[in-house]
Amino acid sequence: SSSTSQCSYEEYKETADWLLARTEQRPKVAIICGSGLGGLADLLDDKTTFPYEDIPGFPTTASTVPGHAGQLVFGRLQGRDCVCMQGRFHFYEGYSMHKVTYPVRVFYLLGVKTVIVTNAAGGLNGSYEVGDIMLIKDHINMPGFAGQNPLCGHNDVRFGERFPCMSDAYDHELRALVKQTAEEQGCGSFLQEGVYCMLAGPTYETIAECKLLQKLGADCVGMSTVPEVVVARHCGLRVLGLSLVTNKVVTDYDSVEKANHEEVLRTTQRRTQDVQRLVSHLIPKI
Ligand code: R1P
Repeated sequence: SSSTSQCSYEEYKETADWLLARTEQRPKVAIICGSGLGGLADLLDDKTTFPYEDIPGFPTTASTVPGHAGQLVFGRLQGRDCVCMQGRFHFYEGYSMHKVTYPVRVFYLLGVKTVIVTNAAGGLNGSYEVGDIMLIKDHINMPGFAGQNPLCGHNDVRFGERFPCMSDAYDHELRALVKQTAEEQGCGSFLQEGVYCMLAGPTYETIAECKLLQKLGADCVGMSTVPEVVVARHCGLRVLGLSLVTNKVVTDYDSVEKANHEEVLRTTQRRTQDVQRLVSHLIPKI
């Protein structure tokens, strides 16, 4: 159950101290790389890399999802210390929500102030094109509706309060900076802003589910991000979220299109440079 799988403050602290003893870098920004978006971490200068299996307390098998390398990379981006998760943990891999979000609390204990979460997502909004970048303005925590919220269980006030507010989860100022930077970097024509809905996965959505999510006001759908954002906001980190629209969801019973991870990774390849340019030019402004 969610209560027995909880991690103690001391466990997060042990992980953070282990990392602090092995790098001189003191990042204020953490970046979580979505499927196929791990190239962001390759941009860092003066890298120190820790495979997840070497880090005490970290889940270890993230590398089983193609497009997720499975290592933590410290380095400098545009002169700023950053830490990148090259590969994230997904609930459908069998991890508890506490394990999925484990790194976020470690980031908090490292002194990180801002988390940039990225993901590959299906486009529900009919006006979105494959290859669009959606700035996340809000989310729908569907697993949360079903009792799978990473904050379920004992609340440790050293991280945050029992009932955190989520209406301001996606930082207003950071969103304005993304829009400005996208214009400067020639990404304005394919930047969208909308609502991300998380489903547990690993199945892609049925046609009926897609129609439902559209009615609920979701613009993109994926299997990650929301638990990380919930835990980040709980401990007071600022959050910026970016979804790359890797495919359009199927909503037509006559369609022969089928969602598949190969297409997802192909689209991320096509747009990876743009996402990297956007994020790296944003970093000095944060
Ligand atoms: C499905 O193609 C995979 O891509 C997305 C989904 O969540 C799922 O894991 O990955 P990220 O959200 O990690 O980018």
